[in-house]
Amino acid sequence: MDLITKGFTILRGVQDPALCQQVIDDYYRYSRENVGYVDACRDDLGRERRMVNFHRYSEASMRLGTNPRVMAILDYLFGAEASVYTSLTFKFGTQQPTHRDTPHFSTWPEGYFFGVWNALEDIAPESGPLFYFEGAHRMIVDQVSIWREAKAKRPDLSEADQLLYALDVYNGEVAIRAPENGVYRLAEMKRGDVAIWHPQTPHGGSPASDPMRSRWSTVFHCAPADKQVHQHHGFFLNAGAAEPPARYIFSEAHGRKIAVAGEPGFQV
Ligand SMILES: O=C(O)CCC(=O)C(=O)O
Repeated sequence: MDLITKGFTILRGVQDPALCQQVIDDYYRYSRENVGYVDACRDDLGRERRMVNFHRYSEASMRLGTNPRVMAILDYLFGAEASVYTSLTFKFGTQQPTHRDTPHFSTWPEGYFFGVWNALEDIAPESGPLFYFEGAHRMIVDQVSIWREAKAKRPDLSEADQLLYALDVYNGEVAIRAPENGVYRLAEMKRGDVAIWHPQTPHGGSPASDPMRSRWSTVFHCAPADKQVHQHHGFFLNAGAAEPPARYIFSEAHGRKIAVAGEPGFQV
């Protein structure tokens, strides 16, 4: 119900705390095995960046992503078999500006996507908790007209750059209008809690008063197994039209389809 009215819900204590700790331990194992790579990918503060698809390295992470209770809820919400597309694992808060996931995870028909965010430890306020704008999933931002205007305003750019320009305009409009269309909320999460958000819910990482404080968490990007997820090219170019060609195949784990869509690695 919260997902319909608020665009966001938290399931308390769904994940096994020992499994959450195992993901963190696996991350340290990965770091020991890949010291040079880890060091080469640090940010300006010397912190590790977000890790893509860690579930394809860590069995514990794969177990979190295929949690039977969470997946059963997604099956129900999609009205179809839910699968895992990709994931992001965060050692630190992201401080990511307000955005929607729809341009990055677009489906045909639209909206067959949920972000499933898992707290791997009790999230400290100073680490920059996840935030969202309750109710703002209902705000309309028209990507078709944004794309049309982007092409008209910047005919000098290549199509790839026009798409990035359109994405900037779209993200800007979401960030500016979200506070008028929803209520700002910080997600208070403890180890084992799981948040699920609607693909149109504006959200991000709040400012961290202590950016070196850990904020261990993993978000799984989930979609029905019979629908492919596309990126911003598809979102703008194919809006309302035929689906772009399939991009990836699936493997299987714990009775669930898992997209083969990128190896584990830092997002730089
Ligand atoms: O965890 C966060 O701070 C933000 C994550 C996020 O915005 C996302 O995964 O889309």
